[in-house]
Amino acid sequence: MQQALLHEYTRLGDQPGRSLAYDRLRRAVRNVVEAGGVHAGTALPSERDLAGLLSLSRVTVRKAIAGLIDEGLLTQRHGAGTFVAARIVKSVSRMTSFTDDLRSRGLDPRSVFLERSISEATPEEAMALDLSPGSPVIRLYRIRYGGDEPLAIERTTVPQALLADPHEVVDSLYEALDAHDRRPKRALQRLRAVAFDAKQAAMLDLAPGSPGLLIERRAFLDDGRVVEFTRSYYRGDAYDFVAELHSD
Ligand code: 16G
Repeated sequence: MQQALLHEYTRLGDQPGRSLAYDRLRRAVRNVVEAGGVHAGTALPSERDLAGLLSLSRVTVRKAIAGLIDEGLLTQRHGAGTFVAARIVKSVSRMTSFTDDLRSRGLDPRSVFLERSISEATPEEAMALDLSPGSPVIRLYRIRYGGDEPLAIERTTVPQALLADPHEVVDSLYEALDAHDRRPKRALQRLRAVAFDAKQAAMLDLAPGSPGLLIERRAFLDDGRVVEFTRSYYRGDAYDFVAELHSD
């Protein structure tokens, strides 16, 4: 991690515009962690080592680290040091899958299926998938885990014309679609804050009323066909949602 930090800190220093050293260090740590090369639980170099490595005062390093702890990116354990927090940084503007997000953080994605069936599209699903009501669809209802920790609940509907057998989905829906060259290329998403009801909270090992984020995704193939309609309920305390914005 030291080399990656040194590299990023130097790179930010070469960019136009001046920023305060602690802010530059804060951004460097954030960029290195969010780039995905550093796993949750990795120890940050000590305050003294960072100060030496980057020729900064320990006060500056301490201030940068305190800011990142406030953001939830790092956690501090008494006597043991500072670590990359187990929160998962998820881009809401990139077409990644649950499996991609977890693997890029070095976590082990797992699912428990509550439903994996063939059914007829409800009027709502038919509308979301551009099908006529009653068309055959496959349905997946999964609790999604990172290792032993439940992180999300997902309900997915896919036109059966695009994925014939729901049992092809073992770990990853997108891998199953990829095997037929039908991995989605584009998606429309809607996000909403939610409070988990008692049933959802129990599935996620949380207290009823805990906060979460509902993301509704309609994903498309290159030819415009809708390949999935998914409602994902992500645990609010396990994820940081980020988006890169451009002014045009
Ligand atoms: C993500 C997607 C979800 C997709 C799933 C596939 C968001 C908000 N949602 O959770 O729409 O169905 O990944 O994951 O990113 P999988 O390939 O691991 O089954």
